[in-house]
Amino acid sequence: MFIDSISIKVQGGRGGNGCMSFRREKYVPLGGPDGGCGGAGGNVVLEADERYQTLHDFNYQRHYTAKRGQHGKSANMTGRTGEDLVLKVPPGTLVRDVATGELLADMVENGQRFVVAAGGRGGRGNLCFQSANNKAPRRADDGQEGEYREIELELKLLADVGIAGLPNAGKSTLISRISSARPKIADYPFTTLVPQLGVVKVSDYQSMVVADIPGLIRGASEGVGLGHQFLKHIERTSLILHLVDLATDEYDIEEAYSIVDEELRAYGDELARKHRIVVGTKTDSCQDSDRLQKIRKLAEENGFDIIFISSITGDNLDALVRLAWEKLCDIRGIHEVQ
Ligand SMILES: Nc1nc2c(ncn2[C@@H]2O[C@H](COP(=O)(O)OP(=O)(O)OP(=O)(O)O)[C@@H](O)[C@H]2O)c(=O)[nH]1
Ligand SMILES: [Mg+2]
Repeated sequence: MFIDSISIKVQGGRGGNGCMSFRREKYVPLGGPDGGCGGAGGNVVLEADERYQTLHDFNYQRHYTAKRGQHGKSANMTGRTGEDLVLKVPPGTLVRDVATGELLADMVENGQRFVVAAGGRGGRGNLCFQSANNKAPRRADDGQEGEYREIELELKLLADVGIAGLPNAGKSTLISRISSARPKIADYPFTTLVPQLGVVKVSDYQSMVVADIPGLIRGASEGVGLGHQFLKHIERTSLILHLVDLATDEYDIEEAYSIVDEELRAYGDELARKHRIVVGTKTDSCQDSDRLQKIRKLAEENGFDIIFISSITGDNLDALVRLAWEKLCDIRGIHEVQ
């Protein structure tokens, strides 16, 4: 199951109570107070971990509380601090406070940590209250409650390149050929039900992450089909590969192009403004070279790059990877060292 939005409740551990105690030893009359402080409660910490790709695990448990701090003890012993509770989230997870709607964190980097609910402070033991006026205080504080929050986790996958197209355009086949991802591929629409990430190796030390999302159909941006809810996963990419099937008779080629084009634009400015490479797919079984001309014209009119590939024969796949990489470097202002 692919879960990309969920709300959970988190609570820091309670602080341990302070101790009220007096030193009682043989030959030490009026030994004075010796109650130690309570330990602080543990924090609930979110940590981005690239081994996770969905928020699925949170589906089973919605309430998380970190460990409480130990109480203080006599002989001025401070209670042990409660252990932090670390919750792993996939990189790309946005964290919002449900009550205020405030964006608390964007967990972008692998390993990034964020304390989402701090543990309560430990209470002071009676030793802390000793003063010149009060040599034998009978006061010790209780530990404080940990912070409580209801938070919404929303995953927007982090990928460099997004793949968009009609169902059956060959998106999954492409990602399976250029990356290590092995998505399901079949000759019926909506084979891909959830986004898939693949790492494409560009050279020995360079790679880019590509996201394959479910097929878009007309009206996707208004909620038809599967596509719309997944478009957010290409919101953060720098580049979109817009795949157009050259072999199908189901649509005329201009229509095939414009359905996806309109859906991307309708989703919002962010996607509309993104650079695109139009990719004509399945050249091996394209009967009609007119289609290539038409699609080239459309791409050029819009200022997009155009390339024709076959994922079955492998034709032009290297060139596509190269082109996508160059575009990425351009967009991000990185100058490649050859
Ligand atoms: N001849 C030919 N067939 C291809 C090529 N690429 C993909 N196909 C076929 O097209 C069909 C659909 O491929 P998928 O990769 O599943 O398409 P998709 O775009 O991921 O489809 P959805 O996940 O349903 O949106 C499969 O039967 C593939 O074998 C190609 O380059 N040439
Ligand atoms: Mg697919």
